[in-house]
Amino acid sequence: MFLHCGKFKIDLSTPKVMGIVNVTPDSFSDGGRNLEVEAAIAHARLLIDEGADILDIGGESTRPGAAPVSDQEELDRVMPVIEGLRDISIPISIDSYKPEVMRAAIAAGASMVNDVNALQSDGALNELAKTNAAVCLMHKQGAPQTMQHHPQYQEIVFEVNTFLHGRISAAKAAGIGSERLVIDPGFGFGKTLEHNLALLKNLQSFTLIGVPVLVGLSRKSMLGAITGRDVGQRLVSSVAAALIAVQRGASIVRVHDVRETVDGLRVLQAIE
Ligand code: 8Y7
Repeated sequence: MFLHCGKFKIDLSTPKVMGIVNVTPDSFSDGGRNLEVEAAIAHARLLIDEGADILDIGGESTRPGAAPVSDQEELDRVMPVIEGLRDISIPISIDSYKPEVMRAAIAAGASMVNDVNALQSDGALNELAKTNAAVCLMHKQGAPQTMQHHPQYQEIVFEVNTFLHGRISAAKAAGIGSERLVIDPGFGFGKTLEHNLALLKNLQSFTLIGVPVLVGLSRKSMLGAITGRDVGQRLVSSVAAALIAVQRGASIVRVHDVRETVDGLRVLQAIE
């Protein structure tokens, strides 16, 4: 299976690693916008050296409890980073649910959109339809500020499946071909530990949909709940989770720790 991603065609016959590049002030000490941008560009280049296949650049935290930022603030954060990475040879994904940010990022060279809102924002479907960028459609329940308060499902695997089917249909109806689509069950986005574990255990049911599956488990609180470790101590559990996801059919893993994840995947690849 190939993912059509702007000018790139990503071969998903082997698993791919998406490296996370956050451009948010709380990721750095108070060095100001310029230092923030330079640090993000340097980090992006490090992740490429470590073997990232895709970079995911985000300017608004969608972690549980995070507050939204304005379109302009998000643009001010991510655009100089995308522009500073014009020379790289791997695809850039823009992590945003805002149509205006998607448009500007794609115009500046991004070839994928990672949308935690699955193109449900007003105008997002049309914005993507005008491009040849790939898009990741992620499931979440509720808004980041409140989604972890009372996550509730009758049957989580079925409900997430139904939602993703619906978003694939909406994307196709808007003119976005399925060769440009990726789906993601959205670990931690309005889900309890039990919900997350059910999704991971049954990940294969999402691969049956016929669209590549992307998974983000890196350093997430469910790993903290399982291991008892805080966010800085979740490297081993993150790599373990990425390997489980790939063994259950994930094509792309979104991670902070690219080098270690690539090593883990190499061991799996060696026997396949
Ligand atoms: C995910 C994500 C985050 C994820 C996709 C974090 C932006 C929280 N998680 N995008 N974004 N999937 N597609 O801890 O699981 O990285 S933000």
